[in-house]
Amino acid sequence: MFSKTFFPVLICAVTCCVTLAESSLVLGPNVTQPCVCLEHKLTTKKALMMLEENGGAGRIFLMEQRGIVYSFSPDFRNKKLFLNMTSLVEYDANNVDERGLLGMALHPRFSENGKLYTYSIRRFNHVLYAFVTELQEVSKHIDTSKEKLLMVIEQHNDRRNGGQLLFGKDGYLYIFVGDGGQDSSAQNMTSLLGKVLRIDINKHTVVNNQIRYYSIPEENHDVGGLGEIYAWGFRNPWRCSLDSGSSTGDIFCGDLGEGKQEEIDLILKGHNYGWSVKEGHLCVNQSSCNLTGPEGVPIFAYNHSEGHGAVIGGHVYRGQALRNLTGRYLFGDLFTKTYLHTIKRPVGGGQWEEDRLYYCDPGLCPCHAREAVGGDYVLSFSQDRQGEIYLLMTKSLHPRSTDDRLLKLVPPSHVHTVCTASSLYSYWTSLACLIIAITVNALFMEHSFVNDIILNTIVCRSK
Ligand SMILES: [Ca+2]
Repeated sequence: MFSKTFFPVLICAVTCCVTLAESSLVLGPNVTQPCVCLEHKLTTKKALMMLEENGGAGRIFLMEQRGIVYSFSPDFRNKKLFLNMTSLVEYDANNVDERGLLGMALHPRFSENGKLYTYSIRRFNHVLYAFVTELQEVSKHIDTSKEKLLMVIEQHNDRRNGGQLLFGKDGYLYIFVGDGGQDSSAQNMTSLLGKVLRIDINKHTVVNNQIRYYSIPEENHDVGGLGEIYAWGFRNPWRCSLDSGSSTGDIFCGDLGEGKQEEIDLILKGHNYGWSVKEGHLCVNQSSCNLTGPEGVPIFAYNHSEGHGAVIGGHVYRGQALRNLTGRYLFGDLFTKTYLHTIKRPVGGGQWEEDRLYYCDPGLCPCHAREAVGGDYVLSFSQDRQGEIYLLMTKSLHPRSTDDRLLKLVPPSHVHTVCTASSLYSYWTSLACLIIAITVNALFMEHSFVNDIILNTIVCRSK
């Protein structure tokens, strides 16, 4: 009864008639290396962040570098303009530009108080500044003329402006500032450039008879230098994230190197991350390699080789779909077009271990996740509240490039499958596959090649 052809038929029946099981990073047929598939969520224009509203309507916000934030319903539909800062921020829409609206964070109680924070580069009298401001949504409207100025940090040129904002597990706002184009500022404790800052935005203070819309946490005071400084010695932290799954509230950054090494840092209070004395693990100022303060040694650094050259910090994976990535820090490099990096802290300590995570051949992916990204640049990462990770990718660094995309990482299929235009059609195709396969098995029990033809060419596979 059960000939050797039964099993291919059974496989066919399972693969064609059962919706593909989402798996962890299992190597499917013809998958020889760990890979991820990409599901298109939104078409964007130089978007740098996706944020989710915690509570309320559960809106999704997409922040574009030119100074626009859109809101979407949780299903990524119903697009609305949420915030327009284009008249405030400095951004050249005709040239590749590092400036603009670079960071945004929602207050932990945003759904109740409507408060959000932005980091943007602005120009006054030919001088560039990083502005950290508080805005408030009232009755579904944000009046930018009522923004509260938290910080203004003068930049030396239009490069290395940092810009990440995030709330730590401690409830404080962390601000990630680049060296603003001046190497030496990162080691200068009287400058806010090249630093990770930490402030309490829930307590206002009065300084020189002027209200300051934040206070400095008591615990910052043993760091030294300006009170806002939490850690120092950064060149251009791009991008940084909180590992919401860690009990210690770990914060990771990618810090861009100059010409030798890119690095990933685990940010510790009061630590010196080296720049501009060190770049990655390398000493780049041979006359004085010694650092003041405890050294923040990169948890991972890599040389400029194989086309690498600009680290893009990511997130620790805490989702459900890609279980083999759980607890791994996933990041990229602007110039690495075919894979992402993941690093993992070994059990018991020691050097973090790296693995590459390739983009799957779309033919190995479920039908809803067959986006190809050959040659695209990854600009940034984002993470939803379920811990799943998204890429913000562009085909060109030029602001006028079209078809930038927000893509969700999803696992490859165990099997190949036919992708059709409609799920209804897919259903009937699958049913037809099952009937044909069973019929053929009954009629040609001894002729497995017939089944092979069915399996490989007609309905069941789509190689
Ligand atoms: Ca460093």
